[in-house]
Amino acid sequence: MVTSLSALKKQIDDYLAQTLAMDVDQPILYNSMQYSLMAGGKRLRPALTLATVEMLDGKINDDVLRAATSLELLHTYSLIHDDLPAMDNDDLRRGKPTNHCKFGAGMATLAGDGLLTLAFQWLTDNHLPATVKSKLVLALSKAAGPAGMVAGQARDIEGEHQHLDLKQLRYLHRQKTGALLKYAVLAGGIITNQPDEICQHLASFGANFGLAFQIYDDLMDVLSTTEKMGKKVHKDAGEQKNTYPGLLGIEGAKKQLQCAVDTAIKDQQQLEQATGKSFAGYNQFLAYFK
Ligand code: GRG
Repeated sequence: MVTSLSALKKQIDDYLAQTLAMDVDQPILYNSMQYSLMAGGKRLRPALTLATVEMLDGKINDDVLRAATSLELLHTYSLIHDDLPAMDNDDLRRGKPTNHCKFGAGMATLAGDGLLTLAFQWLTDNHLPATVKSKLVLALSKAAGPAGMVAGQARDIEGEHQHLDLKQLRYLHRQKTGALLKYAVLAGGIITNQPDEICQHLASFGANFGLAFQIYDDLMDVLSTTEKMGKKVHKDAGEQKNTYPGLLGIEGAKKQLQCAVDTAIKDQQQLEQATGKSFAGYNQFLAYFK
């Protein structure tokens, strides 16, 4: 049996609440980092790592928890920087004032810098084998850095002045959102020392999950939550530029979402065939798209 998503979230929340203060040596910087870190994130990325570890018969001990939770630090940095006046200039995140609205742009930038750097500290100042740690550092650097998420963000900024086609949009999101989710799943394989073939299936599941996640996010952004009550509220066309619904329409985006979910389910089945283990634990993550 795999630990439920809500129990994994609680383990991650508790770990973050108990340990962050130990590694931050400036009160306002700590408040700023802690503010965004404890602002109600779903913890999907570290939970994906931990669920993958469990499905591959690994145990969630303190070292695994620290390595997995480091991804939430990095994810939080990306959201703080994404909201900055120089980027998306957003006032609200998860229904609360964004970090720079509360602490100023300078402190918000530093909180992001601190979280990004601390992520790599947590990935390495644990007792996992050195080979595992170096593989994790390499994989996370590639996923988050200038060939991954940062490149995706750069494409996004550049795309504000251009019309992207579907191929370009897919590539942008594979980097911007997909790379960290792909890493999240792959990290579970690295921690449990899986052979290349299994790591490739894990990475493919993560990438397809990431694609579905982005399309779903775009769809939710366009259709207000009131759609579920039968009332549709649409954003204007300008705000939909370079999104899946903007490019394909709502029905087209829904079809792409289903296609990404179906491909992730095929990866899940291939993982089961290749390992002889159950990967039903991924169903609670795929349920997010229902
Ligand atoms: C600033 C280098 C840099 C990168 C920012 C990921 C990103 C790149 C920006 C976020 C923009 C965004 C809202 C994308 C949509 C998909 C997404 C990543 C949503 C947020 O992730 P969740 O839903 O967040 O997992 P929570 O709030 O649960 O932590």
